[in-house]
Amino acid sequence: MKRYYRPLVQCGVKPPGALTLAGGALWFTEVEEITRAAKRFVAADALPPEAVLALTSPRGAVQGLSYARPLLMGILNATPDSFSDGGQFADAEAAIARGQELVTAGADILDVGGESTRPSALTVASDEEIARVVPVIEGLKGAAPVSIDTRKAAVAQAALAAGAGIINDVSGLTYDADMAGVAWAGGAGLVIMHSQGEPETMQRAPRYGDVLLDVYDALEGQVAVAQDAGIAREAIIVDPGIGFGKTMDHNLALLRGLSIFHGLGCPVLVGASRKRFIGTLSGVEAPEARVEGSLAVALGAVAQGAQILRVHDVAETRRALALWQAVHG
Ligand code: HH2
Repeated sequence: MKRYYRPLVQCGVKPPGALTLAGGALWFTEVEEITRAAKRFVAADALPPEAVLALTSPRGAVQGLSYARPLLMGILNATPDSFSDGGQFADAEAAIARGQELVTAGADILDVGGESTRPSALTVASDEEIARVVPVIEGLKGAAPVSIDTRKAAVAQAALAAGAGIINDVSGLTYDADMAGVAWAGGAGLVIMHSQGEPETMQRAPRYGDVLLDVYDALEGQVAVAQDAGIAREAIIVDPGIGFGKTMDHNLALLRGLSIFHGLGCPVLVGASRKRFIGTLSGVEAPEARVEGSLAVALGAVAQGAQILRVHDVAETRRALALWQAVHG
């Protein structure tokens, strides 16, 4: 039976013999060994060598990024209908100004999107999506590395030509058969996110046997698809896809078990910012007011070793991280 290893991630002074998580400052001495039938705790030094390698090896510097501290991916939606900021940055000039503001606030990556993938969102034609994102990417050249948030190969290709360096595919290479080829040919970084179903219908009745293990297996499969297409593991970032075909309980199970995804040997990205379950649990209806809940989830993800956080509230997250890092050393 397949075994999964979830490191019990710790921070602060590292005891002798502890294993380093992903070449960073966090460490672990114990892991939860999980199968689909049972769970138990085992000492890190009893792990099989391939699991140790996957959990401990330093991650590839996608587009030259360093994971010495958690990275912030600032969300820049050039869309009329995104769930929390739709319409605010729909014209290129406003989007470029917002991008510059996010960099000043501490964004390490700008994630430019021209199609909302919120639940019930409708698909946008490629040429419309390209017209929304290309002027924004061109206008932000040199400000920060740009990722293009798209499921479509044609949009990704146009975005790479305009200066983007990372493709953020919320379908994890399942929507457009040409996507892996575009990422490979463009030498781009690639975010493989897990989603179940299409945005239009994904929240109707999401179902899993074991959400943590099912998402792990799906991401592992799509990382293999990317590698078969010639994309180096060092260029890949994985993301469990909070809110994409997931109930609140699914989201919470993924966040609690997040460190399992380090077993994939890639940087882990988490995008929970302002999402519905945060509104539900914190009792805040307006998405743009869900800052405190978003920060709590962001810090929880960092404590489990997430290397990249995709957030709307960059300045607030940067400040919260400064304190988290100061307190935890
Ligand atoms: N979430 C959204 C969009 N893209 N990409 C990654 N890698 N991970 C995420 O969790 C993720 C994502 C949805 O959020 P948002 O962009 O704010 O809204 P919308 O899809 O309505 O534009």
